[in-house]
Amino acid sequence: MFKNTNLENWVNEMITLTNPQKVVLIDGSESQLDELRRETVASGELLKLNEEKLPGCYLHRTAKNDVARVEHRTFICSRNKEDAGPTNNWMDPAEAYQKLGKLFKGSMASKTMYIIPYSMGAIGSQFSKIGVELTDSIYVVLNMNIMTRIGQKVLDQLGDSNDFVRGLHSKAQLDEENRFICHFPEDNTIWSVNSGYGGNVLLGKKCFALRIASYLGKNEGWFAEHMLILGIENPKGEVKYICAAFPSACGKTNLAMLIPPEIYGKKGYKVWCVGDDIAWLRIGEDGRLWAVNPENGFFGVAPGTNVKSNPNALEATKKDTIFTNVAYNVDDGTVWWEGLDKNPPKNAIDWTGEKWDAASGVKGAHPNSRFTAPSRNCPCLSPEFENPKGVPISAIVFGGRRAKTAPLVYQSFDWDHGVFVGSIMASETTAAASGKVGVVRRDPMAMLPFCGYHMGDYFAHWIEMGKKIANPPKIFNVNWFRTDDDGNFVWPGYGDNMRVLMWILDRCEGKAEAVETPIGYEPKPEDIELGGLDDVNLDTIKNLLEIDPSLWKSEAEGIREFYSKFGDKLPKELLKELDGLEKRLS
Ligand code: GTP
Ligand code: SPV
Ligand code: MN
Repeated sequence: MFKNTNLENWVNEMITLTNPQKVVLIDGSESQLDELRRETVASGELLKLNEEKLPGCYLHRTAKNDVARVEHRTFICSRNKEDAGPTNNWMDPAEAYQKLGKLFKGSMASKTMYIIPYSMGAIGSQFSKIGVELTDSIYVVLNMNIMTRIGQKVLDQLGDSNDFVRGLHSKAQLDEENRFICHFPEDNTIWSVNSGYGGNVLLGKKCFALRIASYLGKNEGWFAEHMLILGIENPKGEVKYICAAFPSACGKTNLAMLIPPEIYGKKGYKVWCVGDDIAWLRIGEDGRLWAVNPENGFFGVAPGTNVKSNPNALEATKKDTIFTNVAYNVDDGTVWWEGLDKNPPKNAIDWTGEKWDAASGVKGAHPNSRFTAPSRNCPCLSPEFENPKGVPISAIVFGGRRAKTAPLVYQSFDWDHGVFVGSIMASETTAAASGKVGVVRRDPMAMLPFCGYHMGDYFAHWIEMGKKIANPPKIFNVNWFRTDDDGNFVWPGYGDNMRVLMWILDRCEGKAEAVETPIGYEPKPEDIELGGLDDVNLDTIKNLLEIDPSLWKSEAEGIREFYSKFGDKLPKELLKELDGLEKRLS
């Protein structure tokens, strides 16, 4: 089937293992994709939505027990246990191949295997990397077509090379007890079985572009990060780029596509989205850090997306989009989710496929329901989106969901302190992963579930990279989620987050002053633009910037305990930063 013998041999081996009735190579042509769309509609796997209102759009419902990433079933299968580190689940690779091999054995009998060649990043860019995913799910094929660049052109680019990530996926029986997402960093291999949910099965995304790529990045001297990339254009037409790492469902897509508040918009400021979830960063010849988005689409959280919060994302879902686990409006063949508007459909089916009454109090869409929309649909997609060199980064922003403790924004003292700030991130868990929601956990650089190797080595990689970047970005931390005593968010968030980004860029350009605090530099409250905001005044900002020493002292204790997991893999630079923080607090 393939001239590339490495590819040929591996595919044949996987065919022997899974025993599909038929094998189809995905060439990326519209005619082939259309045929597959028709097939899924006929089988009920996808529901065709209203062609006038939502052209080219479909609805899919996953199994009820298969709606999010499963972190407790996700494994790093490095040869040495030590290399996976204390924050990953580890399985011996030989054991994993054997255990999952049994689950894959004959799993595609009476099914078709689809071979998807895909490129993460623009085809031919030096940043880009190639993968091949074998799957028995057309839903996966159609989603990979949106999220990545697929087809014959990728095979042409690969040529005879053995440098591709080997992904094998089978829905098998969707058996929760035998669901496994295994990564073999030393073999460039990913095996995923018994799931049909995005983050577990679209192997180019978290599995490759973060877990495998972070491992490659450590060895090759670059970063693969859980970061959005956005550009802010000033009225003179100059664009500055920011990367931001927030944990899952903590606001990356929203920030990446924000609409500037009127006070900036009328002056001529614009925001451009380069990426909403993943960034690959390399040191450029000019000594700056340059970022590309390896993806080609958005796998975004549906609930809360509306004309006010994120009009650009909403617009991106108006055509050629696959919706997963949202509510269905029977009367007009459209979709609905909580927070879209105040008019839930009267005649509706919920995400589980049952007839749904909005008044019942039951949710129509799953909290982790998603849209898969092509990047090209986004009205504010950056003109640099396809640039093979990427965009130069002025600032790196870390942030999480913290009701207390973390202030609205602060800047690190320098690179090493910035790595410290990223490493001590903590955030409340969300519906993006199975398990309890709203529990604060440490999530360094928003990479806890996505780092493909020892997190202590990952911190060291950040420190080492800092020594090599001649013109490093400045590093900041933000928190849009501080709440008042009644549990309401104090900061308006969404588009208004640009007010904070503007201070960040001013700091990068040496234009704004700062106040030194024990945790870092904070803005002078009057330096945050409040024009046009009704419910926020200077006191609100003072409040949001307040640092409670007692909360931070116990925070420092929590950090020390977290750090102790890493033993002597923890870079001494970070321990020094922690000592410094404690000293400044006392
Ligand atoms: P993943 O795709 O899981 O990585 O999520 P994400 O980081 O892209 O998060 P997303 O932008 O989809 O936002 C997740 C949830 O947070 C949505 O329900 C948003 O409405 C909400 N949200 C996003 N930004 C803000 C904000 O600035 N303030 C508040 N209060 N909520 C926000
Ligand atoms: C996340 O959970 O961070 C996501 C969605 O972006 S998933 O692809 O499921 O990982
Ligand atoms: Mn994400």
